[in-house]
Amino acid sequence: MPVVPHQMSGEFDQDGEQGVALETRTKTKRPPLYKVLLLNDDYTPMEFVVVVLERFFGKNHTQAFEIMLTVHKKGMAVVGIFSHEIAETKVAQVMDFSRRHQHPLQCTMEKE
Ligand code: TYC
Repeated sequence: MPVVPHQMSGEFDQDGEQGVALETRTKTKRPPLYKVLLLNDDYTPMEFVVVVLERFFGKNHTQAFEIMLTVHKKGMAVVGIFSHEIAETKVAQVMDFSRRHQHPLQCTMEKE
């Protein structure tokens, strides 16, 4: 983590010495988040996409159906926001499941 010197406001610091004191502050940056996107295509059955959303994204049937319809009508939708590692895992799970069922469904991730 970068350590950023920061000039203290008073004349004295902990050691009781006069002069310019430098306080070190450790900046903790939150890890970046990634959007997982589901893309529309002309061939993947709607019900398969609903199953994907239920199985890998914890959606109930109603939510899953709504998101599937959004993708179908608008071309894509964000289906979740995760850490890099979780997003990568979700994308791999969806791509593998789709490939095994011989559907062309595409799932990608992008930095938020
Ligand atoms: N467009 C597909 C169809 O008409 C359904 C579909 C929805 C496919 C969402 C992919 O991510 C998708 N069968």
